[in-house]
Amino acid sequence: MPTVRDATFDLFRAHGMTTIFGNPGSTELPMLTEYPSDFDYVLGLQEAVVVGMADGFAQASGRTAVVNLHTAPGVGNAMGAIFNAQANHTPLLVTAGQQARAQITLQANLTNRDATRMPHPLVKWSFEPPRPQDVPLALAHGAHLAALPPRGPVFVSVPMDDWDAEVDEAEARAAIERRVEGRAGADPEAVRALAARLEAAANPVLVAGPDVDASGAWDAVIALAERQRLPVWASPATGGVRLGFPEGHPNFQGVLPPAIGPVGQTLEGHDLILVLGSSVFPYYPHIPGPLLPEGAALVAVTSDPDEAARAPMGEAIVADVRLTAEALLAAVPESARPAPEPGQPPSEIPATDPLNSSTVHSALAEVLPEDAIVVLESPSSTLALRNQLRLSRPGSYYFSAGGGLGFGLAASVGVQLAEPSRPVVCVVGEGSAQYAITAFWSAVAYGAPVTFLVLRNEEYAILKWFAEVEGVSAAPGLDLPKLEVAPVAEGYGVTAHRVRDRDEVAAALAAALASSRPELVEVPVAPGMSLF
Ligand SMILES: Cc1ncc(C[n+]2csc(CCOP(=O)(O)OP(=O)(O)O)c2C)c(N)n1
Repeated sequence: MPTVRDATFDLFRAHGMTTIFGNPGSTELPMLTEYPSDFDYVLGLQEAVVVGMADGFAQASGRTAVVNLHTAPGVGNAMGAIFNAQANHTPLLVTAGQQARAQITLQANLTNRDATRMPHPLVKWSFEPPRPQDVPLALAHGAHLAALPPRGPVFVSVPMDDWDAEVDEAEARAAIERRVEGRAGADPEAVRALAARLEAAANPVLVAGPDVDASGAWDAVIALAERQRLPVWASPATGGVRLGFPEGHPNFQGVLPPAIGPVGQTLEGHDLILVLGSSVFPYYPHIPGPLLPEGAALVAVTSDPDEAARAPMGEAIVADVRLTAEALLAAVPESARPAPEPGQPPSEIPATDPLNSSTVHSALAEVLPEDAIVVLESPSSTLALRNQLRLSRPGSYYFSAGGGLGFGLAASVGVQLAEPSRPVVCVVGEGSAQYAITAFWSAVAYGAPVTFLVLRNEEYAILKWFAEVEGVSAAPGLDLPKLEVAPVAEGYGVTAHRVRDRDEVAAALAAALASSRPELVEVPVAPGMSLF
């Protein structure tokens, strides 16, 4: 009879989940014994990094990633990253070891006493199988749920003595072979009605969000915008965790601001706002105002029922974004409206000493290959980067919707492992880098040639900006004097360069992008926010 371990690895194979991200302890070693040679194991040196790498890998590969954590403390360290994965709609099958069944009741050392409750609010499903032979079916349940919309992390706790237990072969096979499909199309009547409203609107606008890319709706959305002559805004950068539209396209207008009043103002003059693949909207901070411009209607298409239900205004269709965009495209004629005015080109920012982050991003734009992928965690220059670059391919931008720092460095390594032939740049603030600093080691250990661009402004610039918005004065803890990243990265084996002049930045980035090893470029930048 096969063991729980045999059935589990067969299940993972059947789902194409042959890379496991983990940080092992004594409670996880029984799972890893005689680790099969057709599987990869990616070691992260701290659990936030383990989950962050898996998040990037799952998003870039489009497949659920398996994570293996060390009982309660491992799950504890991973919680912030699991929160991010939930916000990012990233499918993760998170497993953790548990004490041997005979010692759970007496709470021996390392018992995860309330294993399922611990990550509960952050996952779609949290479970510890009641019997060893139930482990493969529980993992199959988790794998299906993680991949079904809205995609997200699930959690299964596995006692350490379960792996050698025997399972019924026929039952295990049935669990392994099951397939569950999850792409649901929209009601054809709703699509017809929306198509008629779009055609009849005087000045409609499209807001494209991350699920356009994640669902594979990219080409259909471009064709829809072109056929209906729609100006297109990217959903606010706070939740714009992937691109929804090519930023170099003439219909592209820019990135919506992330607050209630400014969104309403930006969309003024439009009578129909069509939102594809975004929540409505990922607002932050609280700047009140009318939710919509006067006389405007809004219709959102999302595969997430919660996103649809919690929006404060407008209508929503809960359905797969790609299927709906394709159906809508088939139902609308070529519009007679004039083509939209093109958006603003990137602003030119004069080079100063130290450079402004916008200037650094313009230098990056100059040397960035067409097929490059950007992973961003540089809070005070998020908008500057979006304004300076014109990323125009699907799967070319990742950002954390959860806002928990540590995503950037870790996810960039996972993205690179999933996309070995595309250059990956991780743009990160020196403060943000600290939350996942050990990801440098994983990049070196697994040969992920990420280019790390570290912006060093010696402060938590975004928090100083928030302090002003919130009317907070003299708050402590907002300065980061002499926080070194380059020598720390070198300690982990990354080749690091320090540059401060614009031409040097461009040259160093071009060389790092062409390198087959992870390299870091650290640039001192002026304090404060960079918006353009
Ligand atoms: C896990 C976590 N802890 C704290 C914060 C709060 N926070 C948001 S931005 C920020 C500062 C980031 O600093 P840095 O990367 O240097 O970027 P800058 O603001 O200077 O651009 C902090 C601490 C957070 N978002 N996530």
